[in-house]
Amino acid sequence: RLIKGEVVLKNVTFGYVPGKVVLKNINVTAKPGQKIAFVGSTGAGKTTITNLINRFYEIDEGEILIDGINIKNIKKDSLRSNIAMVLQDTHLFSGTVRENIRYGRLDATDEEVIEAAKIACAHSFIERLPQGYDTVLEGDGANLSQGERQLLNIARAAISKAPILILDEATSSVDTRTEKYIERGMDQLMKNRTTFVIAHRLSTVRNADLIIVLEHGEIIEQGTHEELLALGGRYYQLYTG
Ligand code: DUT
Ligand code: MG
Repeated sequence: RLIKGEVVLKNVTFGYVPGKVVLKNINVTAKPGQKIAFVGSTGAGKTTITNLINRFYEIDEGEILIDGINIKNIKKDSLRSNIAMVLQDTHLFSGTVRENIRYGRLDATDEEVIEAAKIACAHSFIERLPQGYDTVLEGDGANLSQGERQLLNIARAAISKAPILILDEATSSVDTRTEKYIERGMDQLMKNRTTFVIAHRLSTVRNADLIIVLEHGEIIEQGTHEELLALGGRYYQLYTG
């Protein structure tokens, strides 16, 4: 059983199709509980890195280790229960709101479901649904707005006990006011978890332990917000641009 949540990528090279390299020689070490941010232009390979940590695809070269174990040797079920994620494209299933939040935490009580929804700023909109937490969601949450779907995914991540968290544009569809309101919840979500965060809004990545700047599938700069600003390179351009 995985518990600490150290994630290491060693010389990882990957392409979705043969002959087209998307990530080249990526090295990243995330110590348990650290927040690592990936920034860079569209198509740089940010989402791809998280796809690989999730083992949605097999890497071509190098290795990915979680708590020192090669993820190839970790059962998919175990990997799933140890990595929580909130992605740009939300994932909901036909079932009640409660079931969708609870997800893998079948032991979670109704109180825990409500607490998670509150962290995600989802409680008030859920209460306004026809049957509240017992409202049945149509396939992939078609009866909700994109932002509401994201909030449910955040609630699901909040109730999960996974030591690793992936946030890929997790609040991209949420309005600015809710996004501001949810900041504390997001901090609570990340607390004590190794977090990989991708966000176009650089204000949400500035407090990361390490910011990694990707360009065309390669790491071109890395450091803290202050270090990267002082460097005056790509991050500085993105930030001041
Ligand atoms: N790519 C594929 N097949 C896929 C997904 C992506 O070929 O199924 C390519 C598109 C792109 C590169 O991989 O050239 C990196 O894509 P990724 O989604 O990792 O980029 P990103 O940094 O997450 O971009 P964005 O900021 O637009 O989300
Ligand atoms: Mg992406």
